[in-house]
Amino acid sequence: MSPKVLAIVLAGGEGKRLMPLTADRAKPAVPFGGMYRMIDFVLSNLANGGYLKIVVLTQYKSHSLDRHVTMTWRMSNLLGNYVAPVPAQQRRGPWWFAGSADAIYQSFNLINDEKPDYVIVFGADHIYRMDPRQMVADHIASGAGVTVAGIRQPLHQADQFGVIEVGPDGRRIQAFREKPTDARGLPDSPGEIYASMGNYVFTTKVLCEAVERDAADKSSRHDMGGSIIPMLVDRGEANVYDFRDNEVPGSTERDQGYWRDVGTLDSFYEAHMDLIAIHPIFNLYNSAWPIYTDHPPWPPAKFVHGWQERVGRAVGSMISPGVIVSGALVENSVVSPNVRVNSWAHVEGSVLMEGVDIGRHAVVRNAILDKFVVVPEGAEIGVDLERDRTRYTVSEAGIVVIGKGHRVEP
Ligand code: ADQ
Repeated sequence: MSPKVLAIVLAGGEGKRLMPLTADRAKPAVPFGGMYRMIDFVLSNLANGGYLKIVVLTQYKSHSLDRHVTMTWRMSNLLGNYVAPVPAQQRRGPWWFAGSADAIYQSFNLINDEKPDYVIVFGADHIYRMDPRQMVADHIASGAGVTVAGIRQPLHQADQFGVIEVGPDGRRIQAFREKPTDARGLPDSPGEIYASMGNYVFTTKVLCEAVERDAADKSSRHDMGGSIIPMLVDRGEANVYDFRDNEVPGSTERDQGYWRDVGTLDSFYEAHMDLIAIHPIFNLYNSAWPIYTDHPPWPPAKFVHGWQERVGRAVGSMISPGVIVSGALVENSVVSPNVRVNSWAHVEGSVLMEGVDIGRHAVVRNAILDKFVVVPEGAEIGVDLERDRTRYTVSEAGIVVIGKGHRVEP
């Protein structure tokens, strides 16, 4: 008989570094890739792997996340399957979740209800494909208390990750430091570290005991990477699972092993550019491992006006349903449903979310425009960055970001 597995998706992250995109919503609810929300990637990985008992722990500005999970991830209960968003409930006392470990502590009732043999605990803010069954099989075969998914990342990003040091067998974790500022490179690759992907498989008893112990420790920050994993590493119970070993059906040579932490505006933007590369660096068109999302009855995308310099067209771009490009040019961009781009406008290297309206003769370059942003006739974004900095968020790499519903001044 296959083991009983419960999946817990941690979706309470604030995503401060993604402001203004997280002004109104939790990070996992941020729209991504035209048609998706970030959380669809982890949920699709779990669902494709056949893990269909999933609780999504939410907290921060969770309304649009709850709505999205409830609407998109409705699943038949006939077989006892569910994807259930669970808000912080103050079950253990008058406080909200202190950190991700506290979120699990406060949700013990869900584990007690299900009585799984193993608990998958995955983050919700990464863009990737992964077959979780392979990691669970690895965990069971090794007999570890917890298995942490690991991936090589550039050394200079060590302070954004949990950094793993493995023993001579390449499996047992000897040290785990959360976001160190003095990390050293790997012996075989000095420019890289071995980073935790924030995805864990636990043997249920080990998870519950660790979280229980952590809850009693008043000095703990109560999060998975900062407290629980280091504790289990000290007890010699933690193994690493190398993400390079994960083989997802239908992956291309190019996107096999792709994983991106889209925690900053620049990495969020870069991940979009990965989608539209001619040979995509991350391939959304892999029907063997689909990424699921919600599809209201939008009409097809439409391109109108086609004479002389006023040709409605898009190149090197992804264009979603409901979009109308009328006598305008869209290049190297990701365009979400129901966007309008009007005559003589030029959109280049940009991410346009649902319902954005670009007026005639406007220029939008290297920008992320959140839902329902209105760019009036003749306005320019991403052309004069000094000026843009006085009005909008401009990322380190010079990407201009405009928050939801903003009406750009003419
Ligand atoms: P971070 O993402 O910085 O690092 P954290 O902020 O704890 O760690 O978020 C982890 C996950 O938990 C995210 O999916 C987040 O949305 C969620 N979360 C955070 N607080 C929560 C709460 N109170 N309730 C519910 N969910 C919550 C983590 C690991 C690192 C690892 C990186 C990889 O701690 O070791 O390297 O992920 O990106």
